[in-house]
Amino acid sequence: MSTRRGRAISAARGVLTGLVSGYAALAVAELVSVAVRPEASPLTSVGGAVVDRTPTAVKDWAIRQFGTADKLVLQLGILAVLALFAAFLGVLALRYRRGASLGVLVLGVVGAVAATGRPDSVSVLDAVPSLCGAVVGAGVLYILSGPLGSPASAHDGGAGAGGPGRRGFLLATAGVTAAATGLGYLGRRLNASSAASAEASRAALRLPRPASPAPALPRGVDLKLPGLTPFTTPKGRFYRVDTALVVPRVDADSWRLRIHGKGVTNPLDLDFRDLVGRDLIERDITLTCVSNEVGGPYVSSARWLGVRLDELLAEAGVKPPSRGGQADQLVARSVDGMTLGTPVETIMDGRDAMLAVGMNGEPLPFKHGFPVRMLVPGLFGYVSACKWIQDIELTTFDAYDTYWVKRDWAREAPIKTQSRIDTPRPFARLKPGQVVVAGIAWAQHKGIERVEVRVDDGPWEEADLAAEGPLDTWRQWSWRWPATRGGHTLQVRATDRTGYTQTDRRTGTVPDGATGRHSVVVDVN
Ligand SMILES: Nc1nc2c(c(=O)[nH]1)N[C@H]1C(S)=C(S)[C@@H](COP(=O)(O)O)O[C@H]1N2
Ligand SMILES: [Mo]
Repeated sequence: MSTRRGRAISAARGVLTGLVSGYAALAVAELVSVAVRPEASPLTSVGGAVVDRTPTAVKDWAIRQFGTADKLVLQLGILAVLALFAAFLGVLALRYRRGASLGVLVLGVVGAVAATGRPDSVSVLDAVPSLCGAVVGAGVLYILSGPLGSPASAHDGGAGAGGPGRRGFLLATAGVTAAATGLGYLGRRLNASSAASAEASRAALRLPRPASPAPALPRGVDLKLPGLTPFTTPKGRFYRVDTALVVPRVDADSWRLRIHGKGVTNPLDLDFRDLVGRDLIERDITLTCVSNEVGGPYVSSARWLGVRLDELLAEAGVKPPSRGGQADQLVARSVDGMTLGTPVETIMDGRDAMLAVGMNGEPLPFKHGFPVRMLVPGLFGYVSACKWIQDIELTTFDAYDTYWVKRDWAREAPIKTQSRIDTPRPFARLKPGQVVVAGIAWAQHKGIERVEVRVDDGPWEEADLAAEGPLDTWRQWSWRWPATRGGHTLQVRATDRTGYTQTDRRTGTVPDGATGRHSVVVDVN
């Protein structure tokens, strides 16, 4: 056998050894994370740490590029990097057995640091899964790259195919792989069953009827045109934006919420029953993400059920700054360590700010914040819509910067008046004649006064507005276009009830939301 072939075979062994060791390490870490908490498993915590440190522009790009699959892409990316490291260490172990095994331990320490450094990490125990995994991984690497894996004869090219050394190596490799698969599977299953009690608590939940039901929607709020976004976003189509790699599954029966801080004369500590035992309101509200680009998808509308937040704050003794209150910022904290800051003045100005427990006639879905989330109509999600909320602290904007504010986003962020063309789609091929152009426009808590459409550089033409829903919802519009042959650009702009008309000045989403007008290029032939 040529030495080149011998070298290739031993490199392949090295790679295989490394990958199997890494696999074993991850499997053990997954199993150990059951005893600590699911979020402390290395893939989740390293992923979270990457999210925390990713520059805002890149994060924005990833959300745009991959949408809700951004988290999957991230985890696959981390797996790929880990596999590279593992393969490298496996090859290194052919020469430097101890050094390479030590390298695995170093990777474990990196994982442990990532896990304990997450904003939701409350204990150094979060380091344990990564460390246990690394110890096992290092051990596997050390053993597999030992005499069992490289018979002395391999060095002088004398190892024939299927020699005892190779058979031993393959058997050991297969054994470790099988064991790791079993342990990893067990870990996944156990982690899943800790979510089961939360799922049971949601399934058993019967939400009370609202003391103040949602006002009936006027006929004609939904034009029901093909291609047009429905007035109420259908189940499962509501946009989702958050930093959670694992959707928190909180058990409603053990959920608690504290309301405390500056100017709170009567701190509250509520459980779920305390909360839903109060008068509930039901409202249609359109939620929007600050990361929504002009024409983007991160805007959705639902009928929410919840408890008025201004009443809870009043009960806690909180006054808005305009009436002498000491706190101008409410910081909401979620079970996964996210912090969102909202002006107290806005929450207490009479709008329907709430702690929501229901969405479209059901308990909140887990990914939308079960059991309780905050909503403040008119404000972007990142300054108002805390999901999986567990703590409300009254403080000042001077005293505390929340998660996204530390990362270049504005402290205060009312939703900007915007409009979108839903149909025709970009680059649609159309026939000359009547074409229905339609879309939505939103200016939550202000209302939409007018929508206009323009073809190329032509005059602005007033669109027909759908019937007006509640003040905090979007509004549909449509316009009949006598389309003529050729390539055309359709552009839309909305005017809200304060008299503001959307500027054509395009700005990015950072720091407080995009401006500019949506346009769509079509081909009429
Ligand atoms: N706990 C938690 N709450 C959160 C977030 C988050 O990352 N974590 N993201 C916020 C952002 S940026 C938005 S736009 C809304 C989105 O709510 P949705 O996913 O229910 O549409 O949730 C807000 N609440
Ligand atoms: Mo957002």
